[in-house]
Amino acid sequence: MSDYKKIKEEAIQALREAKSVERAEELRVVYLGRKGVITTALRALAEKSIEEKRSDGPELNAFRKELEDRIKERKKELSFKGVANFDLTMPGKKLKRGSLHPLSIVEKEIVAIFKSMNFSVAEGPEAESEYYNFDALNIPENHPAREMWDTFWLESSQKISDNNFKSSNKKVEKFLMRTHTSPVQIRFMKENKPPFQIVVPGRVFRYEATDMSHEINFHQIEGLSIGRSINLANLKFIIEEFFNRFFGKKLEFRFRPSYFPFVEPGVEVDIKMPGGEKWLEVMGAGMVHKNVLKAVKIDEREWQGFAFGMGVERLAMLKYKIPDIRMFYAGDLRFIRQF
Ligand code: YSA
Repeated sequence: MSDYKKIKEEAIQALREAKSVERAEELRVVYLGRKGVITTALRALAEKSIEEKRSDGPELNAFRKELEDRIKERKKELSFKGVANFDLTMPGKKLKRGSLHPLSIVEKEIVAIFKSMNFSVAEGPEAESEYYNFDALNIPENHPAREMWDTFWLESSQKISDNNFKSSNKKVEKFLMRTHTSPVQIRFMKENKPPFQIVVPGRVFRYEATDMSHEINFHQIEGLSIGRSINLANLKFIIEEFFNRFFGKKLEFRFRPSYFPFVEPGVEVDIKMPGGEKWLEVMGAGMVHKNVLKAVKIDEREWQGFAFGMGVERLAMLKYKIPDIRMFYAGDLRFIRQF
């Protein structure tokens, strides 16, 4: 059988040396063509004895098949011209990049403006104790002021044994999803000595009916500035400066006297809706109540300051002319991709 073996080796060697598709085709004709070496040998087999047919037949056929495959493969290799074959002027495929959610964008912008005015950033937990969310903020149990916040209470079995949640003197502590970012004022003041100025971005929760300007889950940014002589005029300046920079133009806003148990006096800030007559309430604010300072053991005769809490969705709605707060949470990509 060495005859075939030799032919086979020669054929494979020749194929390896072939430098063009044309040469590979020539070799195909030489071996597999109608008058090719293998074809002829196969034909000659018909005249041979049964034994020879049995022994040579399978070998010749396997050889033919192998050579066919090798020639096809080599032709493919030879016809590939490498990088030079690419059209370098062809435009690239567009990569789809993700983008930030409009609320993340707005939150970053707001925080950046306050940072530039020397505020630092603090954060607190979303699941909060009754003490931090209400009691320490001068909102006693059974006080009608609690009705200002429709609350998602957590089941007592979910009580968290974290030191941060321990109230000062109550035996049983109830927990809830925080209704505002104001509890972080308390957490921060307990841990730090004045003077300081902070902003606190975060998610808050309210058990209430949704409509175009109310969600059950939304975002606030709390502000707190405590010093020896911080006053209401400072608050008004900071707030006006912030809004003018955030909107990049002078807007109409109004400061309305209002009531929050943790401030005295208290105000609410409204902004005129673009192109309309309607006002949209964007924040609550005021001078930190002395009972709050007492609760965190800051001497209220030496220190005073202002605090505020603004609704991030409401500001994003004004800035980007978004008519309905529910669009932020609908998950509609046609909305999200515009930012
Ligand atoms: C007041 C005085 C301070 O010294 C510090 C903070 C505050 C704000 C207070 N903690 C508070 O939560 N006030 S608020 O209930 O009026 O909410 C503040 C802002 O959150 C509102 O002005 C509004 O812009 C937004 N907001 C309230 N409920 C909302 C809402 N945004 C969307 N959906 C809701 N359901």
